[in-house]
Amino acid sequence: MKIVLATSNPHKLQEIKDIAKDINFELALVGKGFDPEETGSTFKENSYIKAYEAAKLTGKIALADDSGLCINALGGAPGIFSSRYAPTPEKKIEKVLLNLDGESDRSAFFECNMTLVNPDGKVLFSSTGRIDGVISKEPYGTNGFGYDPIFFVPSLNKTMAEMSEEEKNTHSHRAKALMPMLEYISKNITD
Ligand code: ITT
Repeated sequence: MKIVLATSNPHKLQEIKDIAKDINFELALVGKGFDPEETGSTFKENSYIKAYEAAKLTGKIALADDSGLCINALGGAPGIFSSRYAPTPEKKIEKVLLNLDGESDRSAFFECNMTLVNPDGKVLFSSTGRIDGVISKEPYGTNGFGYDPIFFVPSLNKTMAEMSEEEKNTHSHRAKALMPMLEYISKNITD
């Protein structure tokens, strides 16, 4: 079976492929330049927008991931604006560290919503995953992408960028959202 993955982020694609490696379905990228306007106000709404757009374009069932970093002391920012917070990953990290300068509450979480949509717009399944952590005072580690170098996970005593791929793909918001999604797909999507 073929499911279209509604993303233009190569890191997400790789992580989703790695997490889903034992499931018998083919993930196809929707195509270069896929960038629908994310006009929703929640991860769930934006994930639906992306999945429906990809399903309409390809005529196939599509899966989208909308995710981001939510920092409690910043009222949940950058949240759904995580990818638009600053022009480069380095600048995004700088901006977070600057905005948290002098702040004692550095608690944060990553959230991911996954939505599986039919070409007619019907939601087949939706799931959410979350991982809690703390924003470190400076970046550590070179693995992963985005905000991973400043997202410290106390239970593992390392930032997400210091985790191996296997560790991140076991504990991440993306992995937690994808597990029930994969179960749904393997039980319900047969062709
Ligand atoms: P698509 O919309 O094409 O999927 P995107 O990167 O624009 O790609 P989002 O709108 O969902 O996707 O924004 C997610 C942003 O949140 C992403 O660009 C990172 O900055 C951040 N993010 C999400 N998951 C992350 C992770 O596992 N590690 C680090 N940062 C992450």
